Amino acid sequence: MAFTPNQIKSFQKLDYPTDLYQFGRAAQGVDGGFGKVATGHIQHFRDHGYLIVNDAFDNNEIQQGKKGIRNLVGQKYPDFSGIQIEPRFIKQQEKLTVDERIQSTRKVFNFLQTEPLLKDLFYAPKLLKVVSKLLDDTPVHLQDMALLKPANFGAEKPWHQDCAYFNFPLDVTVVGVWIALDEAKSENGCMHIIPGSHKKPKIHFKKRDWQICDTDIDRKNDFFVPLKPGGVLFFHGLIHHGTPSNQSDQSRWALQFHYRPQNACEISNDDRLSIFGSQGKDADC
Ligand SMILES: O=C(O)CCC(=O)C(=O)O
Repeated sequence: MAFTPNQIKSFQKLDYPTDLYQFGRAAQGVDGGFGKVATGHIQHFRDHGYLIVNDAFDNNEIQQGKKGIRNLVGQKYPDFSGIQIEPRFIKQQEKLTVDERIQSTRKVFNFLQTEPLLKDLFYAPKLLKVVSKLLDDTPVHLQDMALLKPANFGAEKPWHQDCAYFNFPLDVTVVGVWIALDEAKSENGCMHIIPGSHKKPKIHFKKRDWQICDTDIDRKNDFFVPLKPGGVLFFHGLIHHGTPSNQSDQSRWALQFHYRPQNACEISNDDRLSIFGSQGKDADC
């Protein structure tokens, strides 16, 4: 799929405020892989809502993740339907070649029972060991996704709290694990977080997505999270986080897994929406 420079320019027009994501401060991580995670790091997660571990997965595991995603997007499994194309390509999606599909896919989801290469990463014992400590319980599968931000136009994921999408009481810790398969940096839409923002729920509104109001984001405390391939961000289900659009010519592939504690009880959709808001159609944000 070849685009003219003018097309690329039009794709890159922002539909959100230019200062919604700040690029002045990078969050720091623990080097040397999961084996280096100590008690103090678990406490850091509890206090600040996140923990970064560099060098967590090696090159073979990164290639395994990418191969698994390519298998799914390349239709190795004809019955698999968990693929979301970038909105601007949806009308053409039946005509896309495999390479074009790979370049225009934004999200792949619910693949654990289909693609064993990704299932093995989800249940990697070295990863589960850390997740168990963060949850203080046995981790149970909640959600599996691959988030691909294609070069030049990969869309923004506005600021939100993941627990606004999950039916758990507020005292249940949900852990998100974001694994960089490509280098994630400020130019290609890496993760942004607001440390310490995981202590209470925020009302979500239907705007560009179901999200926290742009005006309700504590922008001065935004840290971006650069990661080399194989680096991991653990994040609390209530931390404010989002990713700006990909303005660069480098794609940004990541896996995002969510785990819940084995002993968590669930709440109803209505109870969740009474905490996080419903539509916000009259909201001024
Ligand atoms: O990787 C991304 O672009 C954003 C992922 C995210 O925050 C989410 O899907 O909850």
